[in-house]
Amino acid sequence: MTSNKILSIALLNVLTAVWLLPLAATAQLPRTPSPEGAMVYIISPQDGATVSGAVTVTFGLKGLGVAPAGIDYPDTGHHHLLVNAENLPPTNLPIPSDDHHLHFGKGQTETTLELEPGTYTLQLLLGDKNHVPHDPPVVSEKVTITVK
Ligand SMILES: [Cu+2]
Repeated sequence: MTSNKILSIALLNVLTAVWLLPLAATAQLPRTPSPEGAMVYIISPQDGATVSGAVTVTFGLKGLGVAPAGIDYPDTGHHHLLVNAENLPPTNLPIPSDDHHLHFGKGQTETTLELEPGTYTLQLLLGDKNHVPHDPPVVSEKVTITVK
């Protein structure tokens, strides 16, 4: 192998590594620490409640403040309501946005859901300015309700 060829292979490796760096950076978003004792909870409805028609879910938070998504302010976050989500989403990535993971990025502290009759689990998970759960995650107990 000529030294020219070796040099070009080495250069290619460097270029590949530089190109991969931004990918590695987005895959590992920095986590926001949560203060000790911080907790999120569902004020209403109560666990086991039976409701008919629209149900208003009220969010409670202790030890942290509410701030809209994108706002960088210490010890804050915004609510995410998990509806019939069996497991928590990965805690090192932005929380998904779909029918099972509702974002309240304006800093809302309650919502009204229109649900078909059936049984539902509700759970709150706080996310930071990037929609990533805190470290350790601030997550509520699950509340199970029946919609008539
Ligand atoms: Cu969010």
